[in-house]
Amino acid sequence: MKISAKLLLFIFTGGCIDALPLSGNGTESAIQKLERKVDQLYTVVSQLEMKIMTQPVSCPAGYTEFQGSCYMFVRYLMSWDDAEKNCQRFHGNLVTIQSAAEQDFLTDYITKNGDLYPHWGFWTGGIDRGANGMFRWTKNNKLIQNEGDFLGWDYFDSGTTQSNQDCMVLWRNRGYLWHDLGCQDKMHSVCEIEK
Ligand SMILES: [Ca+2]
Repeated sequence: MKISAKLLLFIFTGGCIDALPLSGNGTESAIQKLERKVDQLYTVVSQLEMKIMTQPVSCPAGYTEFQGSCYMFVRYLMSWDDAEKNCQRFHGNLVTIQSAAEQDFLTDYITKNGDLYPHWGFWTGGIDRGANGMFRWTKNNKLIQNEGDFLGWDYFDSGTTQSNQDCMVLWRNRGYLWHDLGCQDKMHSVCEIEK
C-alpha cells in the first residue's frame, strides 16, 4: 500500500518530489509540498494572464493600429454598401469616428499616403438611410448626435439633410471633414476593428 501511494504522488508531481515520507507528520509534509507546488503554479498562470492582457494590440494583416483600434484604408473604389461588406469580410466595419484624435489620425494617415489614394473621398460608417439627417454608425446603430459625441461635419456645407445623400464621406477638398453623399458613388473607404 505504501509503495503504490508513493508512486501515485510521484506521478501527480511529475517526479518533483523525490522521496515522500508517507506516515505520521511526514505525510502532512508531502501534502503541504503539493499545496505549495499548486500555489506556485497558480502564481505562474496569473503572471502569464497578466502578460497576455497587457500585450499591445496586434492588428490583422492590412490593418494599422491607433489607440487600440485597427484601421484598414481601402484603395479600391466601391459604393458604400460594397465598402461595408468588404470591411465585414475582413472582420471590421466602416469606421466609427468618436474623437478629434481619431479624426486627426485618419486625416494624417490619408494625407501622408496620398499617392496610394488618388480619389477625393473615403466612406465612413455614418449613414442616415430612412431617417433623413439622423446619422448613425453602422457598426452599432448608435445615433451620432448624442450629447458629448465628437462631430466632424463640415458646417460650411448645408447638405447634411438632403434626402438622396445618405452616406458619410471624408472629403479631401474640405480637409477630410464629414459630408453626406449618394451611397452609390464609388469611393475609397476606411474599415475599423474597434477595441
Ligand atoms: Ca472608432
